[in-house]
Amino acid sequence: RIKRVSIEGNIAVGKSTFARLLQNARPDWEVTSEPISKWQNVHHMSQQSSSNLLQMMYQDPKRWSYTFQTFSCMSRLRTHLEPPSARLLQSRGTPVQVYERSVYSDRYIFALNMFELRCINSTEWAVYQDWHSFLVEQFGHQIQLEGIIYLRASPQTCMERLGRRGRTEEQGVRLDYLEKLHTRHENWLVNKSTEVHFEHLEKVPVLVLDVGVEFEKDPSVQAKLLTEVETFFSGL
Ligand code: DTP
Repeated sequence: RIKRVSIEGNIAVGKSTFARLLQNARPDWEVTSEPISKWQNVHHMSQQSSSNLLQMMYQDPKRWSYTFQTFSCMSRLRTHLEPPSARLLQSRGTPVQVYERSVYSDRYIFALNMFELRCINSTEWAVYQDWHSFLVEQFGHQIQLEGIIYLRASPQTCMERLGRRGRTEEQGVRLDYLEKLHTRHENWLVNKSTEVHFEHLEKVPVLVLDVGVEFEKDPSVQAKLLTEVETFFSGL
């Protein structure tokens, strides 16, 4: 049986780097990245144009947050529903499918945060929660996770990494926004004080990985992280 695992963590904490690392260490696993390019290029039907919804959301969050959340959740849902590749099915040991974030972080990190910041109003929030619960329940085990890897670093560290990568859309992201997202991750995955609406989600094992130290170019740190992941997976 395939094990599905998501990598969660604050903006710029290093999920993509970590995902690449995992994929190199275990080419037989399937690591799927976040569909961010889709959010930067929303194609207009029957026209040769597109818009950058990620940028629109950061520039005018009150106007665009709800729209962004519908689109990001749909693209994640699509990713979760894609059938496993032939390569994965031939994997040695248990086949593992890894995602960057999930329909769960969409709701319990980002959408909830936008609601609390009043960028999503009560009506939008009610509508969002209604379809989100419906979809997750309908797709059932097809989108359930067997494990979550939480990459954890201080908001200050994420701020530095965000500055270094210099993605245009994120120029207006402030430390207090990253602090809020950090607290949301802690409440959901560590303190377990976030109210979730799916029974299976409450019981999903969480591996907390401290990535405060730079791991991108340090093979010994990488080896240590990979060992932790292997141990975690073998216990799932
Ligand atoms: P990392 O550096 O950890 O690899 P990434 O893969 O680039 O991070 P981000 O966490 O930076 O991924 O996410 C991409 C951007 O999209 C970032 O600006 C945060 C934003 N984002 C992702 N999902 C949502 C969401 N549901 N609501 C609002 N913003 C979101």
